[in-house]
Amino acid sequence: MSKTIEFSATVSATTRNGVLVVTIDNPPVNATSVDVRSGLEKALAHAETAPDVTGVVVTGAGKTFIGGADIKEFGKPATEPTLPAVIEKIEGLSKPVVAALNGAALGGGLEVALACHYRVASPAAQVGLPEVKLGIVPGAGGTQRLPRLIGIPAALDLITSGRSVKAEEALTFRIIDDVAAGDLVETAISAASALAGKPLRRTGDLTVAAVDPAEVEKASVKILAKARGQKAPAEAVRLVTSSNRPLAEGLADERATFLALRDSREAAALRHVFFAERESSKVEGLEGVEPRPVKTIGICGLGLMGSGIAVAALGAGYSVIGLDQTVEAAEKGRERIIGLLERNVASGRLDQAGFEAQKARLSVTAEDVDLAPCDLVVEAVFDDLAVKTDLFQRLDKVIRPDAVLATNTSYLNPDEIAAATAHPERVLGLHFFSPAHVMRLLEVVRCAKTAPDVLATGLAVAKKLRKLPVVTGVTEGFIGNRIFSAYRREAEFLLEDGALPHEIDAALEDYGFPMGLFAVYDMAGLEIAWARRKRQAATRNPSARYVEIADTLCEAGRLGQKAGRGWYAYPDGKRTIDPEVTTIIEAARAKKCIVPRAFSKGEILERMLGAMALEGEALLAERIAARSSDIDLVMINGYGFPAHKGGPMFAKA
Ligand code: T1G
Repeated sequence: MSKTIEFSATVSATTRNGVLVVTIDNPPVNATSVDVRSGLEKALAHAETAPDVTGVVVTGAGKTFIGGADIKEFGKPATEPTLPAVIEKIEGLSKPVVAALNGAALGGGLEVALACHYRVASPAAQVGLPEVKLGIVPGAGGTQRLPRLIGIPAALDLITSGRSVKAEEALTFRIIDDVAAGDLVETAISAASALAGKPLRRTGDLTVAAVDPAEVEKASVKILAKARGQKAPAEAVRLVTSSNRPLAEGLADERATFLALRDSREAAALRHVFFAERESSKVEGLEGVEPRPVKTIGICGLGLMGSGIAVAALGAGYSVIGLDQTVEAAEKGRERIIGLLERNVASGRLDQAGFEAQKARLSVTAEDVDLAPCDLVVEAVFDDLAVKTDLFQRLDKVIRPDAVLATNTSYLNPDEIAAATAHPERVLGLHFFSPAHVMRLLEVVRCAKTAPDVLATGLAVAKKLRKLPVVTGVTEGFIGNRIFSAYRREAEFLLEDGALPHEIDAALEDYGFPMGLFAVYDMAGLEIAWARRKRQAATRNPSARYVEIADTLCEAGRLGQKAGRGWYAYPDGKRTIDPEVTTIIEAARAKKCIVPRAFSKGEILERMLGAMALEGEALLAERIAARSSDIDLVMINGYGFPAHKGGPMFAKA
């Protein structure tokens, strides 16, 4: 092995058996920063001219090959060399260039690999073009070279979904040529040596395989419907389906499209979400605080939420002990959990061996004392203060003093629950969203007395559950439900002022919400919120504006879709505008002598988003939320706020 050549601060190389092994070392994810690009360019120039070099291997240091272009450079003035220029040099080199994918090859990282003449991956590698998740399209050849390699239908699927695939699947797709059984770089060096002096397979020169236009049209229609107006997926469809044209023409179109989208509001919103997700688990004052070890999780209450939490915990590798009030109820809970696991097997998300392993880590009981081995106990019992405090007092007596107690309450005050225990410092809230084994969002509630290492434990468990943790202080409804209440309140004010449920829902769905507020209301059922309003009636501020329309609907038995009618009617299950509701709304206005007026979609949105952001500002001022991007994450991942709008705080900024 020759001495190391430093081509830049992040790119170095050694020559082994005549092959120049180029390593990119740009922590944390080897993004193609300007230093990486210029280092690669110099390495290629060296390889081209060095007589003792017969080929090149490109690989990454650490657990990533290349995590893509450096997103932090977006919005800054472009610096030469550009990534397309470097990629053109790779593809055009007269000597074989082999990509040795030691880990994730995403976005620009896969585009670099696609330009290489051969690709070998370690079994742990994953490849993908996730650019649409950032509101952009691949900008360095991905939309033109991937179809040449794997065909338009497969390229369309990967590029418009942004999903990444593991090495084995990538081999099946023929995105890569080999998965290394032994040492990855050695395998790549052998491949480069074998290709030396032979005609090279340049991806850009390949022809795009002919496809059935009807098949492509059908797939495109489905993708565009799912995109709900987002620009990037639509542009990706256009670029991929038109990739059977001269490469230079396709690349120029792709680059122009990429640059235009990169500077769009939609892309800025999705970048905001990308970095917000990486910030949310960073909590001031927790630097260096070690979480408590958690292997076994106890779950009290094996209903809808409890069984979902159990499935998430089993999926993350924890042992689970489920507790319910009776042996029958506990057994029913077990059946519910096993049923969910079986669905995971049926959908291919879990193989039989995994199913058996998870089932073996599950036990259920009706005896509190059986929770003694637990490191963490999460309660998901009926949302009633007396029920929860009684449970925690019982658990206090059976679990270890260092075990953590978590409540999944959505609306009760966890400080009151904690205060009923002997060790309030070991209590926090873990507010899951239904279905708990599907929804990514997890509000981690820091109670008044929660110890730092207990909060750190909550965050560590959230990460292991592959949840998106957002830390919140204690307030009614925490971040999500408090903002949702403000948003719903404003919607009801709009009803009194002149708008109708379907108009408000149409404005929200146009904006990008998967479903309007009143349609969601009907789906969830109106009875829970009604019960809470009745509970709050005695303490409600009499001078505050209160809209009675929802109460009137409930009193009329209009409890939602399950009841066949709510804000809408559901003849044959189809959501339909119901004149009876309009009559109820008009009566409510008349009772308050409100002269209704028409509202445009823009005005409705202005008020709805304004109400959310205003409540968000209050949560920041009260230090319930640590940062506005946390609020955006909660509303996007828990309440259907369109990610490509960035969340209510970003949208208002
Ligand atoms: N640019 C800049 N910073 C990045 C980055 C990137 N591409 N990817 C990650 N980071 C930072 C991240 O903010 C965090 O910082 C740290 O790295 C660790 O990230 C031309 C234009 C690679 C699978 O979309 O999916 O290429 O918080 O916590 O869990 O077509 O990061 O520590 O300060 O996520 O180990 C396309 C994005 C770019 C992939 C690693 N690429 N990254 O996961 O670490 S656009 C992507 C990921 C593009 C071209 C276009 C993941 C990962 P901090 P992490 P991880």
